[in-house]
Amino acid sequence: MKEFLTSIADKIERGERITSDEALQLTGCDDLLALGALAARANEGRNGARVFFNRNRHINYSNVCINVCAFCAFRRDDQQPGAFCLTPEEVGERAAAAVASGAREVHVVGGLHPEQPFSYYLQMLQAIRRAAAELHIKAFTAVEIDHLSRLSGLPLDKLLNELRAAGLDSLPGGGAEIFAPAVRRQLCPEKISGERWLQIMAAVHDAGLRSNATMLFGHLESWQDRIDHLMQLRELQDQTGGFMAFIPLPYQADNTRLPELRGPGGVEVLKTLAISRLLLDNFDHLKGYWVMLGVKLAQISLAFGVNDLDGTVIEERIGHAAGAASPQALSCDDLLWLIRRAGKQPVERDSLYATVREC
Ligand code: V47
Repeated sequence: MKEFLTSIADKIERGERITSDEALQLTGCDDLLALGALAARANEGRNGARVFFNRNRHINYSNVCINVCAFCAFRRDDQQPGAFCLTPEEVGERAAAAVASGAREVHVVGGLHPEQPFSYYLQMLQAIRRAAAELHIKAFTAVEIDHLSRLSGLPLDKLLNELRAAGLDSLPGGGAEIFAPAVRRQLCPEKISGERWLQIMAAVHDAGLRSNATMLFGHLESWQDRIDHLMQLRELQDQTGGFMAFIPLPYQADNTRLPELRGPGGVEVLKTLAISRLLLDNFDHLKGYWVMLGVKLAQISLAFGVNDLDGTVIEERIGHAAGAASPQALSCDDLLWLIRRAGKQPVERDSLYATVREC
């Protein structure tokens, strides 16, 4: 394995790509620190010691969803206790509160509601825009975009133009889960396929909008499934260049339909992050999403190729419904402390990774 790691290190130095077979071989590497050092080097070549964060706020407009995904502890049926659906005005009020607290971005996602018409979603964007002209609106996963396309009857290009005219600025990376069809059939049988997720992201990028990409891991999938997922993202990124960050999401098991699975341990999380950094050589940013990683592992991930800690987040509900042990929010001071104590240089960014301030 030592020789193999050296050959991978040489390849990376020469700027050559690693293959999916090599990535699969890396999954068998027991020298976690050597693997982490390789990924850290690949990141430093791109980002130096800079680690990004953002002042953002999550807004979940509804937890009512027609899909029943086995991993989701957030969803409810329409009439079930705990079900909620915010009005566009309520979403606008939350956006105004976000701005008042210093946020530059809102991350707006929700379930596929059985009753809300297309106009609800447009009104939501318009209400946010009215409340906060400068706020970056990152909203709707590819899964919601597919739903809106069916609701509106619009083809993707026209739909995306309408959403953009109403205020949409970029898209989050959720809903990708794991692309492998056999796993998807067990995990989220009603959800759009991985192929459709990729097709929608291609249309998003064609429309001139940027997005992120995620991978839900540590449940029923194999290492091969993870590598396949990464390879499909790499291929699309080669074509469009529209992805900003890749965000691996470790499975949180509480209150889900798969509670017997414990999710990945810390070693597996770090290995997955490092291999993602090495394989996704055309992604600028690897995000350590502290909500799902836990704050301390997120800090350690900065030595494994991660260069972005997402942001303040505030009021996260999806991971916490599934037992994520992280706090509801981090302050800017918390983020600065975590990054500095990892020996890195904090940089506050905007949603498209322009530098707001070097801290
Ligand atoms: O798509 C749901 C995941 C995602 C669980 O783009 C779970 O900047 C773990 O996509 N255990 C939503 N994960 C979150 C997301 C995201 C988060 C932060 C930043 C960005 C971005 C995107 O959360 C879902 C799903 O893959 N998820 N349930 C669970 N039990």
